[in-house]
Amino acid sequence: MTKDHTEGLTRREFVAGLGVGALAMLASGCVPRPPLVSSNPSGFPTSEQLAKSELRVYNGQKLDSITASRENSIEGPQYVDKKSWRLTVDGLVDAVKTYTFDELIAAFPADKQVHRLDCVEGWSETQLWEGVRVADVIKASGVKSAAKMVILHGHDGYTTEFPVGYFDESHLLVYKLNGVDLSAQRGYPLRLGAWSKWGYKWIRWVERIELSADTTYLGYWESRGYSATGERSQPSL
Ligand SMILES: Nc1nc2c(c(=O)[nH]1)N[C@H]1C(S)=C(S)[C@@H](COP(=O)(O)O)O[C@H]1N2
Ligand SMILES: [Mo]
Repeated sequence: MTKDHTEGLTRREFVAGLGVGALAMLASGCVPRPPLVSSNPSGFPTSEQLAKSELRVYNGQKLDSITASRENSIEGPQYVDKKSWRLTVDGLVDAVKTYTFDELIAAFPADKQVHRLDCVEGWSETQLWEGVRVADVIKASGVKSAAKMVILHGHDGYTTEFPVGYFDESHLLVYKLNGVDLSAQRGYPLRLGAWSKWGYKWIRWVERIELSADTTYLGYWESRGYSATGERSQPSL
């Protein structure tokens, strides 16, 4: 979904307005693909360039190309400068922490897993997701007992929320897909993998992890009518 579609409409209204035929098209995947990258400042490899060295099979599992996603970001792809980028963990923590990208990678062990991302628009992609464990990063700051929610903030102003207990040892803050760096479109330098959730919980361009007592907080799509838990085993609307 592009920003234009949502102006003056909630995504629920937009989806409702599509009608049955268009929904069937969405479900069958025959939707015209917008260009993957709207404009590409020099120095940022495109998904297509990165895909030349991507893995397409891992441990016998077939992987979709990193170019398979449909651009639907609220403000378009973000071109984040890795050198000035920081990840901050703050809010109801014992110690506020700020990491450069290299500090983050050095501080926590890496893991990789194959998972499928499902967007509520009706498309999916299965890829190899590699990064550091969210739970490790949160734990390193010390969570105060009053903290009930984890609110993640993206460079484009996007947010999404989870109960403090959601992240187990599998969930990752991802910096590689199919064995290559994230492209700007896919969330460079860091995005979330929230395996049991709909795609709108897999926030890209993460720069802040906030521990909060506010159990009523709703993120970008959650505040526009989408399920707050966002479990993909349940309807998103
Ligand atoms: N910061 C940010 N994260 C975001 C979004 C966004 O607009 N901004 N869109 C979400 C939605 S709706 C989906 S389906 C996934 C798509 O991720 P992908 O492009 O890597 O497949 O990103 C999610 N994360
Ligand atoms: Mo989505």
